Amino acid sequence: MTHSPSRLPAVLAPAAGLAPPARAAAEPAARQEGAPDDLTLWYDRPATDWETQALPIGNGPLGAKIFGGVATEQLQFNEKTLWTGGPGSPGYDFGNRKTPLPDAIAEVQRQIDRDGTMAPDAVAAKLGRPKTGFGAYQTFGDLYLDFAGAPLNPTAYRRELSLRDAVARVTYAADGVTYSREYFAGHPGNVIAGRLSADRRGKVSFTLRHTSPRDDKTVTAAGGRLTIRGALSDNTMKFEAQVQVINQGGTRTDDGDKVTVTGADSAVFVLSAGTDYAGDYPAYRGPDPHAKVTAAVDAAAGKSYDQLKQAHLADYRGLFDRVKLDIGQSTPTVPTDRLRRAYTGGGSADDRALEALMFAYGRYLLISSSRENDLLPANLQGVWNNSTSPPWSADYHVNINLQMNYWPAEQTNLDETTRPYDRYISAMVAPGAKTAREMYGARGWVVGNETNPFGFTGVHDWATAFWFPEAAAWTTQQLYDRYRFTGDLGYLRDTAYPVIKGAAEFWLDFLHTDPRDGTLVVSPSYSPEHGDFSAGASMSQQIVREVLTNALAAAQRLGVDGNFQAEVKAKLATLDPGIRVGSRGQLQEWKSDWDATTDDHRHVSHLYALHPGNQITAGTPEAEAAKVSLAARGDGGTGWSKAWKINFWARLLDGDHALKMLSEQIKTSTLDNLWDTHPPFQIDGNLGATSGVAEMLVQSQHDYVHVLPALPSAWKNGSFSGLRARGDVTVDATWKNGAADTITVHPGSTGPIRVRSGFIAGRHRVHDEKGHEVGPHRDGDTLTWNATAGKAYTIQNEAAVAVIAPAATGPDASFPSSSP
Ligand code: FUC
Repeated sequence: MTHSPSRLPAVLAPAAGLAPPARAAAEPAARQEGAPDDLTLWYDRPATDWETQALPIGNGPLGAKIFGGVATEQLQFNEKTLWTGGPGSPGYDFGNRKTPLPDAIAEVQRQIDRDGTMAPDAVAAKLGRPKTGFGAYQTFGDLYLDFAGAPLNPTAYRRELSLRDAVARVTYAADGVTYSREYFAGHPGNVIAGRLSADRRGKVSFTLRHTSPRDDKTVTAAGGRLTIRGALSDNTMKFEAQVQVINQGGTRTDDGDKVTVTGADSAVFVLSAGTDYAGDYPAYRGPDPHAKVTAAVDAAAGKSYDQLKQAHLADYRGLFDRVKLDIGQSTPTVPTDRLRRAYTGGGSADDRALEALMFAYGRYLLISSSRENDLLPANLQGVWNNSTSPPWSADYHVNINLQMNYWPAEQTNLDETTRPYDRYISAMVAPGAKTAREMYGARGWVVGNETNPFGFTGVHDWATAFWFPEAAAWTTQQLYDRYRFTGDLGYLRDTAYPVIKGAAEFWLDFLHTDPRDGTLVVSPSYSPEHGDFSAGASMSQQIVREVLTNALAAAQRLGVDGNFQAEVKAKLATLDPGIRVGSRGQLQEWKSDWDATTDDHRHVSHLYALHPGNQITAGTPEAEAAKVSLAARGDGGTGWSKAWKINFWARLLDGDHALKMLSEQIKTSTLDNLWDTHPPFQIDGNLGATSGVAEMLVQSQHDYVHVLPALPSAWKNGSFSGLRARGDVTVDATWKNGAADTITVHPGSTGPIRVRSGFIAGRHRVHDEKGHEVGPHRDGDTLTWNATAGKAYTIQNEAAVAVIAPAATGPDASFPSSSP
């Protein structure tokens, strides 16, 4: 419904045809590159610690951590496919047991049917097997730049990472000379580039060298190019990196395994790296990386630094700039480590700055660790790892972690970052189908609790984390969701559906009839890393219900697979949905009412239906029960656990509690470089926190666009633009005094659109980008109309206008709430 402008006081009536489309966030004034801004992490001393202080840059396949030392610069770097394990590694068998498992599984099912539970180690003894050849993500090593005669007491030291540019910088002064370095990882050309300069000629001198903790490579210097080449002894994976040094002025010399620049005005280096990994089962090997790495470094060396940087900025900003968030943050005048330590979660502009920075950082980290040309998605540490044996191998845990990495992708308008995820999950179908067939006697495909780049779809025997066949289904949620966000039918048909269908088929064959009530349940079933094994734990049931529902909806939408559709419908009809309110008003984690109210376990698996699923809706008794469970779990937990809780509270429409969780994460699970810490560092918490903030601003899991569903009261005035909602919609909004002021939706396709926000129940006006009134249907706080692709529709809160402008009071002050 729209109000006729003629009924408004003249002062408020918009001039017909002149109302501009509401652009939520004001465009920032032209920013001088390198000038302080609200989205820069900065420090007044060099980093001495990789994990907590060094600053990350990355372009998806390549990543580096910058230390910014004055006498020695250290760039630890990575190429994401450099992994031990897999084919070639002794004893690797994809986690598949040689003896077929179905009999042993049936035995476990019988025991659970009889006793109700089974201890994890008893199940692992029957169904598990030791992990062999799983491997671990590897550091590529470190580049060091040694500056002979570097000043002992530099002044005006600053080390920073600009999230707006994805450029890391180091500056300091000594003896009247200002020295500058900058680094970026460019997606165009797949190189990491660096430039060293000084404001006086002839002042740039250094020696470049490489080290790595493995004795498996040669390092040679020729023509100013360092070539690092070798093969991992574990699996013979070939790897190569090349770094070309180009000096402007001065001299450059090769010295065995080093390159030295002396007395230059400035110098540039470009680095690229690769391996012979390929994402194809069963060999997982492709061509020797030499040609590709050489071509990348040659091409980059043939361009000027400015050309490389402009290409990088255009590419990066093309993604990063799609979303803006203003929650009243300032440009901090204290270094980011001090800002974080001083953070209270109170009302200061500095606190807001850190919250805005955390939101933006998650987007930065996702763009930097997952791009279109990546062979692998972001792992537990994104793309960054300085070790040969990182925590949890820096692998792909699929009982929450990998999925959490991609929660912010669609919501925050970074669709491109999901390509490697799709590729990786699709590539798991072949090994996962063999595992399904041989170990479970089922069709479709499966994967367990965690996996690697080499199709590890079987099991191991760590009792509390080895069994989670629901993971395959959960990994397909993102694929179906990408279809819901984009409406891309070709993607649904060619990419998503085959993978979703396979994950659903597994469960068509592997559900078990519960003798307690005749429903279909998962058995053995294990609520991730918590309690005993049983039948029909809530998360198991919710995930299976979701994958069957999505598979059915996709098949119907595509008009395919009639028999499969019938089979899915039949199973859904008898499936236990796994959503139960227990005796203490809580949502039950298990089919039996076993929850302890004092249990603060980090996994909150039984709330899957609330988030990331959509089977529970705020305001229902089940949502109230979820609240009881969440309150019992408390506000602590690992970094990723706190991040998940931001999302949960946002889905429960409690913005204040959502912000409280973000505050807890910043205070107790965030390092000086703003990396999330489990501990140790794990990137899922960063990406989950960004998703949580997005969930506070826009939700669309129920197929309507809910704008400002969980705005915290501390974010009094603000705006955002560019967030995405399911149904191919881009959303901007502004708010004042805690109430939405304007909402603008930009539909990407033509058809019905539903927009919900609290103020819509009161006075409002809807117009398109030309100022033409739109006549939507209103139901409570929700509007529905037929939207046209490419147009922009603004919903203006007229009540807010009346409050802000006292002149509006008068005959129209009690203007009746809008009606269709
Ligand atoms: C899951 C979590 C752990 C950790 C690991 C990498 O198994 O339960 O806390 O994050 O993944």
